[in-house]
Amino acid sequence: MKHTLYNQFVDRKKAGKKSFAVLIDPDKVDNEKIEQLVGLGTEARVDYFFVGGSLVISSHLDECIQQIKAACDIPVVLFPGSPSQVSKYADALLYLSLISGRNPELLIGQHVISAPFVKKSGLEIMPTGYMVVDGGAPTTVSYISNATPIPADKNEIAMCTAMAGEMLGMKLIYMDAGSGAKRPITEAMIEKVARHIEAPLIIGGGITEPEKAYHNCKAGADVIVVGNAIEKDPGLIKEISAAVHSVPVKA
Ligand code: 1GP
Repeated sequence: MKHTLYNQFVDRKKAGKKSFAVLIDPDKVDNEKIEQLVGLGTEARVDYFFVGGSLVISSHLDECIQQIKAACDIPVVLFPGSPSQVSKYADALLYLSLISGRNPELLIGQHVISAPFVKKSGLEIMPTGYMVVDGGAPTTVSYISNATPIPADKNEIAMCTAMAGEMLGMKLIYMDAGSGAKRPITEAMIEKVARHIEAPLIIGGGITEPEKAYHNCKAGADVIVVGNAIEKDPGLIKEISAAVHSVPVKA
């Protein structure tokens, strides 16, 4: 069987190894910044670069990914805010369905429209149940998606949503408090969800400290995603990567 990136997510989860993904929003980086992030990411042994944003107004998604790919071997995973954010230069695509919302467009509508184009890209497609959790302030994703986030303290709703997503066939679950969230997702919610699903669990939104990343992993996160905080302080790449990779591997 071809060893896909998805297999790698699963293998790492089985082995209890935690991963760190640096989120790059093409709208917020120029060539120099990409070079810096790739350099720091390589040095810190970052596991993935996620590329995407809620808007992506600029048109240099392809170039951005090509630059990353030319400079390192770290896999690039598309984390698209819209169907236009597909680039054949990436390694895989998080094929997101907003299962926490009740907006049919983001559950299935946009997928139908973009299906032939996505298939033609040749990308590895990773069906992902995307859950937006209230992060204490309206974020771009909550506004754009026109969907109510899961209340931050409703752990049971998060758990049931993730379980339903998995039973519907989602291969990954991504819980996101939204970019720049004031309050990242609580460990209690992560723990509740992680205990009830087998799929690798991705956690992001408002993580600004290595300690938080570490505790999220201990609570059951398999992949930690950080964007905003790294844009402000790229030095955090090293610290957060070290924290995530220091989580003891389960026996
Ligand atoms: C947002 O999960 C990502 O969709 C990362 O959030 O930018 O707050 O790190 P931050």
